[in-house]
Amino acid sequence: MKLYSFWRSQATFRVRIAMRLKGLKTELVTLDLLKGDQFDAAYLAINPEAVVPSLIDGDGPPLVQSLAILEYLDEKYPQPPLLPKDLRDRAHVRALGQMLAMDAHPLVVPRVRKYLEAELHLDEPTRNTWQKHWMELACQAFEDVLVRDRRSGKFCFGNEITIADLCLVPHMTNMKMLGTDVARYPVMARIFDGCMQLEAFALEAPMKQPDAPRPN
Ligand SMILES: N[C@@H](CCC(=O)N[C@@H](CS)C(=O)NCC(=O)O)C(=O)O
Repeated sequence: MKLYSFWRSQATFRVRIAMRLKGLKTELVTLDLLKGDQFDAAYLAINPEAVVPSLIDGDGPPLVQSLAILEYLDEKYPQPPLLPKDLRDRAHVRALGQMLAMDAHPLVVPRVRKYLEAELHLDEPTRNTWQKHWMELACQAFEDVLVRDRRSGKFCFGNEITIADLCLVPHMTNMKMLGTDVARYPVMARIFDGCMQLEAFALEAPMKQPDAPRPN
């Protein structure tokens, strides 16, 4: 398998954790999204949306969209499972994952930040306020769901790692990078800390990636 990745990408982080949980080996191909590698013709042939991740598995067409890739890997390599068995529980876990991956995350991707800067001419403090606003709303809603739902446990769903945790950890990592006080979301912060005790999460953290900036 070959995974197109960027060290700071939340979407690729989700897939890397899943692959590590399932013991899958992959060749990592890193793109620098800040330099615009995603717009190279060769990459656009793989992923016309010009985003990571893309996963090459065998001879078939590339796999794209992190949540679709997570479910593909889970169906192909069922152990350990990333979704609960019960139908309604599966919907709950998918909904949690989608709150972060589909509603929150798109607001902080490079192409959106670039548009705010280059086209709308928002200065950096204004861009940061804009971003912080949406990320805090997302965190508050997610925290409220976890607090209210009896199925929340050591992790987002009971004591098993699910797709929801694979979305929570990259989201919280990004919140920390933005300088947010994550203690304002105590359940999320506790689950984040619990996940980061596990090798699959810790070893795939952005700063552990081969293309992460090295401290001088
Ligand atoms: N919904 C997509 C999001 C993909 C995405 O936006 N990835 C970001 C990195 S996390 C990206 O490649 N951005 C490139 C850009 O914004 O120019 C997924 O979950 O795979």
